[in-house]
Amino acid sequence: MKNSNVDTLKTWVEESDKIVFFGGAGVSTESGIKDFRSVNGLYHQKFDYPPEEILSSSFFYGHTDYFYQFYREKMLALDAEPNAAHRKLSEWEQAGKLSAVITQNIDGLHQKAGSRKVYELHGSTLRNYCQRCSAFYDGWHIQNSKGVPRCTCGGLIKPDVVLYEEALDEATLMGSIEAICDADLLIVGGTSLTVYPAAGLIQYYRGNRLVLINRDETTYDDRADLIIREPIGQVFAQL
Ligand code: CNA
Repeated sequence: MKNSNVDTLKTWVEESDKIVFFGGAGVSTESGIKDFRSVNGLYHQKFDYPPEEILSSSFFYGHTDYFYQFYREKMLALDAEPNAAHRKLSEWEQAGKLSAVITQNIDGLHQKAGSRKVYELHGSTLRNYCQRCSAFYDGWHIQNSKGVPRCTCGGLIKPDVVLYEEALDEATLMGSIEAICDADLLIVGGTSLTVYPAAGLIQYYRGNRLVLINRDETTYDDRADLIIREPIGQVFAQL
């Protein structure tokens, strides 16, 4: 693949030291985790209920058994490994070039690649808490449990994932906004930019180097200074 836009991005990366990356499910498809809205994504598969409904707070409390069946099978990917995009972002942070990764993903792959400053807008499948006593359980506990996972105190365990109908964590949101306001290069990748308020965050960027790396078109394409339509892992492998 020879793409002059990748060369431009490479130059911009070299010239920047406050890079912010804002990403979504497309960042992890090359790690083998399905996204929601691509042709192969979960939203194009058939379930008893639409995935948006299953992944809502009211569904979690109303149909907890079904929620966990879907969640274990479709959302947990504890064996997945970071790809070139996750690894490069971690390298940039260590080199003092990147100030934050902001992700809508819940798979923990940025941290697995070594990134430290990661704003997880939608939480993480790696953390789970008892709704009664707040005891912590890891992802494997949920993966290996049967039916509805319960705490030793009898309370219901809930993933630390922001479900539809739930609000985002205020501190995570504020930290993300500050990082974007201060960024000299904003790279947005692997996201359909359709889930709010997360998608609206890129409006806080004040610079003139907004890069979109996404396979499909997005409604923010006309605001981008550079667009790359290649698989994001392959793009990062060249940077
Ligand atoms: P989405 O709406 O499924 O969009 C993904 C976008 O990524 C699409 O526009 C694709 O074209 C694009 N894409 C897919 N693969 C690649 C690739 N290899 N290279 C470049 N572009 C690619 O996902 P969003 O993140 O925008 O939606 C937000 C939801 C999805 C969040 O709430 C997540 O929690 C949720 N989600 C997360 C995961 C995960 O943690 N890995 C997996 C599935 C869904």
